[in-house]
Amino acid sequence: MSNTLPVRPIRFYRMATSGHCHRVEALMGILGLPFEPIEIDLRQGDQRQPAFLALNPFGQVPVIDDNGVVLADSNSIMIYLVQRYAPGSSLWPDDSATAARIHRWLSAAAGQLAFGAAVLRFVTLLKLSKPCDEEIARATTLCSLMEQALESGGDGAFLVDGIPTLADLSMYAYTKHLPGSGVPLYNYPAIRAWLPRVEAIPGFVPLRGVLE
Ligand SMILES: N[C@@H](CCC(=O)N[C@@H](CS)C(=O)NCC(=O)O)C(=O)O
Repeated sequence: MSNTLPVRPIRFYRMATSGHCHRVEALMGILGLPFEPIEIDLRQGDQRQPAFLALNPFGQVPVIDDNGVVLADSNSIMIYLVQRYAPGSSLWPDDSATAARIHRWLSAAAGQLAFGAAVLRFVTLLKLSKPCDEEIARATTLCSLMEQALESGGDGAFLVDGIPTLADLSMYAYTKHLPGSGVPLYNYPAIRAWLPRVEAIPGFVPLRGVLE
């Protein structure tokens, strides 16, 4: 839970099926932060409208407007929310070495995960016919690295130091949906055990699976 609350609900520009948006929504749930969702329909090109580009010139969700503080990028938003509303939380701790270890996973989420599992989910949701060999290879390599990290943490493990952090929130959604995107998780028992542990964090909300 957060130490303080925003004066007004945080305006949250999202597409509900987006794994990037899910990170922010899950964190706001965990911190108990009130928010007002504003749906951006990427299929209709809402992200390229001038009003949205004024908020995020990159033309991507998620974006938040926290009473005038406008921020884009899921990982940046998560760091802001913890530092603003739950400073010192173990989700993003003050200790610089631990924060750096968490940041390593945020980078993986913006790199190998975004260009692997996230692309596979997008292709599956939109039923695109596109060869995805490279994305499958990228997703599989990343799963092996996650598996190693989780195995080294032992029972009850999370990705960094055995406790829930932003690393887990950043890696969760697209990994969870890998089987639905054609990459089974049979060979990754530690990941399969980790998914429900993340889901059990108080306040966590699931990702919506289908396009409405
Ligand atoms: N680095 C950004 C990436 C966000 C992202 O890729 N968002 C996708 C939806 S999952 C998007 O808005 N795509 C629209 C587009 O690129 O036109 C973040 O972490 O927030």
